[in-house]
Amino acid sequence: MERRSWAEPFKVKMVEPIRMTSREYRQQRIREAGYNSFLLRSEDVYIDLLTDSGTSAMSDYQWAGLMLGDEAYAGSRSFYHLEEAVREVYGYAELIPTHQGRGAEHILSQILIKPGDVVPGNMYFTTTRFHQEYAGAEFADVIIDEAHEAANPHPFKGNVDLDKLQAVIDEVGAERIPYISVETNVNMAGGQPMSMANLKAVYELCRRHDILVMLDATRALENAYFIQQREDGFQDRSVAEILREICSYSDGATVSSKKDNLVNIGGFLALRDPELARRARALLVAFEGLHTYGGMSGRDMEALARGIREMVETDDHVRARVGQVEYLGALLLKSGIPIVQPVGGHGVFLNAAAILSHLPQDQFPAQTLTAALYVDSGVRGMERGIVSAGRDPATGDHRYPKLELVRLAIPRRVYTQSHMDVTAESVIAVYEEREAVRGLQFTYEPDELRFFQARFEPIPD
Ligand code: P71
Repeated sequence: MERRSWAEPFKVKMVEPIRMTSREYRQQRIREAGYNSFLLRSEDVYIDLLTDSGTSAMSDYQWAGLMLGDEAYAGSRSFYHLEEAVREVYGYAELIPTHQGRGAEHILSQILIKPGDVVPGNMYFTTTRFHQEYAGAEFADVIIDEAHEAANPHPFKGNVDLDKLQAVIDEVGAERIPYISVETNVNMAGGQPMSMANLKAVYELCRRHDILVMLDATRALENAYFIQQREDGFQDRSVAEILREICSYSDGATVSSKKDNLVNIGGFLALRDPELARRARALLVAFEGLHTYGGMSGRDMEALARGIREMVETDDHVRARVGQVEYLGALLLKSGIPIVQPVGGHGVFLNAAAILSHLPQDQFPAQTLTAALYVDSGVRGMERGIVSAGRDPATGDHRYPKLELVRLAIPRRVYTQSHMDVTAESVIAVYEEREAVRGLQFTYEPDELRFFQARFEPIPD
């Protein structure tokens, strides 16, 4: 029978209560938190859309796996289960387990980068760029221009601009480019995919210049789904097959397993070259843990091995996951709220620059809008704009990113359609009152990754 509609391919077995609070209460809490949503207590949040990272609901099969984790220091059975899952689902032979994504980024940056190198990438991610710069490299953005335009409906806004990449190679020379960092479903662009054709072209160009292609495959499953939906020739392929093909155009990958992989903690670096893997393992034992657990316990690895298989078992999982994000996006678009389009894979991104157009960027429109949304309804989002972009290490000035966004990230398998309805109503209510919203100024600005712990206050009249 032809399928007319879809629903989540699971039912709920256990619930966790959440609490609605009063507006006065929330006003007090956000002031105490320095107008930074990272500094709120989760108990004071009603619907938590801070991140889709580590916030997934595990299946009963994953929970059962926790009981079967092998906690041996060396040679854990759970490590071998994980290694097998990564080989079968992603196709990489060498697995280096880490405590989470940034652990893998640290190891990768340290084994490949020399001071003075340049690492091109399709838009930056905060921790990824941090580790590249920490290892002495400079990051060069080679994403297509459309990615920096919130309303541009390009179906593959994550694509690499091959001319920009070629220009970087011509300018600095291939020998100073240890690898290109290619992110699937680009987070900071709004969860935007790259096409298979583009990835393949990047891989071919890099091979001609002996430059490695390292994927950030953290949300590669969601990218695979968009390829299936949007790219010619992939409609009849399973997301599992598409995911394998994505990885085939790379030399390795870093993965934060707290996203696609449906676990609350974990990550890995995966490689093809055994010699590179040997160097990675040598550092791993100093920074993460022995090579058969990295930063994870045996039960973490067991749940992760199961999560990796589960995410591709049927296409229904990812369809429902992205479908829920698209549902929230459609509600907002219907009400004329400026958001990043097309709607991304892991969240809806509000265009704070357009919504609070009366605020200059150095009054932190996205930070301000995030706080206003929390006060309105207890919905917690995350700033993804000038605060996240940080300062240029050379000049000390703010970096002024073109995108000034509030991310409403949707945890996997956690919230219902009604939670999406409540969220949309709150965004619409704040939008209607937008002109009364005042900007913010720093009261404390950390040196590194400032968005996590920065504190603000409203600019006085
Ligand atoms: C997200 C996160 C978690 C996060 C990290 C930094 C600032 C704010 C929030 C983490 C990612 C990611 C990509 C594409 C690597 C990491 C690091 N995302 N690559 O979106 O999205 O992984 O958190 O496991 O260390 O909220 P890690």
